[in-house]
Amino acid sequence: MDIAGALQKTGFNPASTWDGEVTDVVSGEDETDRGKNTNTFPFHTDGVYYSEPPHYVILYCVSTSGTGGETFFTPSADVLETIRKEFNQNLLDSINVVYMERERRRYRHPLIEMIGTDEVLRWSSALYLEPDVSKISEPNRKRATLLIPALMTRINDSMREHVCYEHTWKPGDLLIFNNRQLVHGRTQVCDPQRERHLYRALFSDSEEENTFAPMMS
Ligand SMILES: O=C(O)CCC(=O)C(=O)O
Ligand SMILES: [Fe+2]
Repeated sequence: MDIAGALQKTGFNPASTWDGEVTDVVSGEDETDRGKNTNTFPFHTDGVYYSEPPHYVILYCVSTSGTGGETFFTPSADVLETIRKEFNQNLLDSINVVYMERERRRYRHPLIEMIGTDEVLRWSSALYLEPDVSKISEPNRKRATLLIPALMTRINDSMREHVCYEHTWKPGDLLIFNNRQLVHGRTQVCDPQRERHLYRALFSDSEEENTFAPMMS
């Protein structure tokens, strides 16, 4: 099935990744890559280090493992609403996250950023924090820095509390979701003797959005 080709005709552009335009997500034994093993895949945004995270993600199920491997989704807006009740807006605006990808290039982006009409929460378990506390005036600056670990824990807990959908896969299922409005993850794959295999493709609606923008360092 050439989903990618069909979508391109509608004006969507596939984002290229390390594996080309379509990534095989398989229940293998590569401990360094959650897309190639059976571990829990914690909440994340796909393509966190792109200049703008790809707008849409397509997942297509080739085969399932039997048990486990459900894919779950949480609206970022629900998480942000909760977090804003508990943490100061200045603090939230001051946080950048730094990611390192396979080739060890680093990318720095705001944790929360408006892209078009979406308020995007860039989230990945492998995030490094780099708060820009200079915008926060003394005497609150030190306190703000100290609050960040608690904020990160709270965001993660809130993601769990606001799960809106969990998909149990059958071969042939296709999900398309907005990667700028939802964070997602996967439960542990429990039946590794039967291969779980998904195809994953990332799409944006303009070409510039697919570029990488490494940090100057
Ligand atoms: O295995 C899944 O259900 C999701 C995989 C995923 O989120 C990814 O590869 O980015
Ligand atoms: Fe993902």
